[in-house]
Amino acid sequence: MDQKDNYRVPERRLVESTHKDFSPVVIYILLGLSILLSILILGTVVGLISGNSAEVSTSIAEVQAEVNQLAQNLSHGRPFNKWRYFNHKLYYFSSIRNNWNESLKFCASMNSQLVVINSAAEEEFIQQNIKCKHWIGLHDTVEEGKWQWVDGMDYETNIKFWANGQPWNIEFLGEDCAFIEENGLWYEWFCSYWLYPICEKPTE
Ligand SMILES: [Ca+2]
Ligand SMILES: [Ca+2]
Repeated sequence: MDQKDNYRVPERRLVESTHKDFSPVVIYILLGLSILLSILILGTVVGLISGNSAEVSTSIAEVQAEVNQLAQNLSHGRPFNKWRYFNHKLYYFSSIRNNWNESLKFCASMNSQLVVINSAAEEEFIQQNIKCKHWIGLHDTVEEGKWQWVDGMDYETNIKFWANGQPWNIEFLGEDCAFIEENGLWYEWFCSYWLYPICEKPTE
């Protein structure tokens, strides 16, 4: 071995030694990056699954709400949201509850009015089509005890179907609107309560 060779050995050892010293570091870095990447991928997948779950939950909730509405309609005995004919008039039993004033506007938006009960026959027709409380077009909002129909029909001379003891006509109670119960009788009630309106309009 010449002098030249003596100098090569340390160089080779240095290279080998350097390679051995840095390998674990590189491996750790790669391992760390792999773990980080895995966490990112896992996070993305979980996010996607969670997002889909939220969408599925929303869809289920919407379907459930629809089913509940249908069940509610059925429980009230008759299908809602359909114009029904009786004696040259059309009647709409809404499935949307609202206060009395908004119910008034609701009927007006459909070129109709809150129902005005003109006769015993009309009263009977309505009773046959309801199984819960519905607003009718009768109120004493202007003056306590002075009841008025929304179409101006004379209240005093027209037929009435108040339940026993109704209306209270006690001003401090603040009950100024009338609803019809499934028993066909009328009750004075708070106009702010949400009940189902019945709309009425002439046949077209
Ligand atoms: Ca009528
Ligand atoms: Ca009143």
